[in-house]
Amino acid sequence: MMFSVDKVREDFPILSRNINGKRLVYLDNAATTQKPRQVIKALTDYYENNNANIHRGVHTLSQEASDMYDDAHEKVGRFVGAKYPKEETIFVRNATEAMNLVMYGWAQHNLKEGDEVLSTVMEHHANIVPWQFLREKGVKVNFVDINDDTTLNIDDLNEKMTKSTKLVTCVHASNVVGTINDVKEIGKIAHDNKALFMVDGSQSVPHMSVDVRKIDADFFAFSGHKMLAPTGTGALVAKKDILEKMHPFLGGGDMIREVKLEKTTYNDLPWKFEAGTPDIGGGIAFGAAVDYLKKLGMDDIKKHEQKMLEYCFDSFNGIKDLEIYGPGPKDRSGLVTFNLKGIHPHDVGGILDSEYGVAIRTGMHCAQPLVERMGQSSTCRASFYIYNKEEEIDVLIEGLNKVKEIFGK
Ligand code: C6P
Repeated sequence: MMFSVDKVREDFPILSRNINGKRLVYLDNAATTQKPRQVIKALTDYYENNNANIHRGVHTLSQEASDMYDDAHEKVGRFVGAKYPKEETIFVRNATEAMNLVMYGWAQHNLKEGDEVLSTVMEHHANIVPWQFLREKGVKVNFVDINDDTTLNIDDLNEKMTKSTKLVTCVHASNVVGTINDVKEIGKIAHDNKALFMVDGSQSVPHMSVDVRKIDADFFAFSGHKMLAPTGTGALVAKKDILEKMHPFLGGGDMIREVKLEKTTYNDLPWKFEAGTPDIGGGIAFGAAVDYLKKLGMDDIKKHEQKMLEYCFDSFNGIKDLEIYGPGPKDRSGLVTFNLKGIHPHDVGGILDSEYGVAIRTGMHCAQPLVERMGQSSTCRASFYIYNKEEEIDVLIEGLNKVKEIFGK
């Protein structure tokens, strides 16, 4: 049985807030989701009952905190199908840090002048900028184009793939247009050409069932805060044999086995990549977020978002001069990017907020090359999650009609 959205809403205290005199309609879930009581409670419970530093103390609190933090790795790793859930799951602050970890830990030490990294034009800046850093050491960085319907151009991928390509990386689901890439196929192309494959799963893991082993991703990055966990949480899930050979990211406490002034040996996975005191409470709450999502069921979450998308597309059809970008509702993740002709997205977003309490995102969505490739300079984006209802789309539509009226369109 599909979960009850009304029941889910009861778990999210913030949803009963009023914004500018109106009930909040939160449609900015691709930026970060709201947090349920269960996650907030996991965080406060930890601080009220178990707070201590991990992996350092023989005392009870330290051991409790260590066990809880270790378990959270196991939960998150298992959630995305990791073969060795604990060892292969590194907690980081966000997806951005996960991808930078691959660049600093793997690429900086394994790539040399003349090697190539192949990313795509449909990436978030976090999967573009770190690779550009490699140009300083003579590594070539190239970007696969999209087709005009915003799907990835696989012919272009095959053409840009060379004997020197050592890493192929792409987004699983686009944060701008919702396009879902066939990561299994892209990964196969990468591996057939002896390149490693990295996936940015920031917009897929929160919204659909993901299995890193089926995808055969060598590195898989995602954010915890886009899937109900606190801000400051994210994960890199990567193959154990690669992590074992990889250089650590940051040096310091907890990532070491033995430190001599001449030479240091490193800790077991995943701790080799988690130097210093981590966000212990956040990590534990990340585990609670996974518990919450698993209870609802990822397939049902996808179905719910599908329903929202179809309702949104149908409703948008009734608005003249509204242009939607990207694929149809069946082929995208739970977000819709659009423009009202002749009205700047910032005006749209501002009026929706001030008059209707509707939160959407406007602008470039940290993906300037994609927005420009689409021939736009800015767009509006409504993104859905488990607690959104069709009535909220009705409020969005009412707001968009009001915006048009204000601008005399
Ligand atoms: N996109 C959005 O509103 P962080 O912020 O590091 O947790 O996630 C970065 C990131 C990486 N890849 C994709 C596909 C993303 O969507 C994001 C975050 C937010 O679209 C904030 S810019």
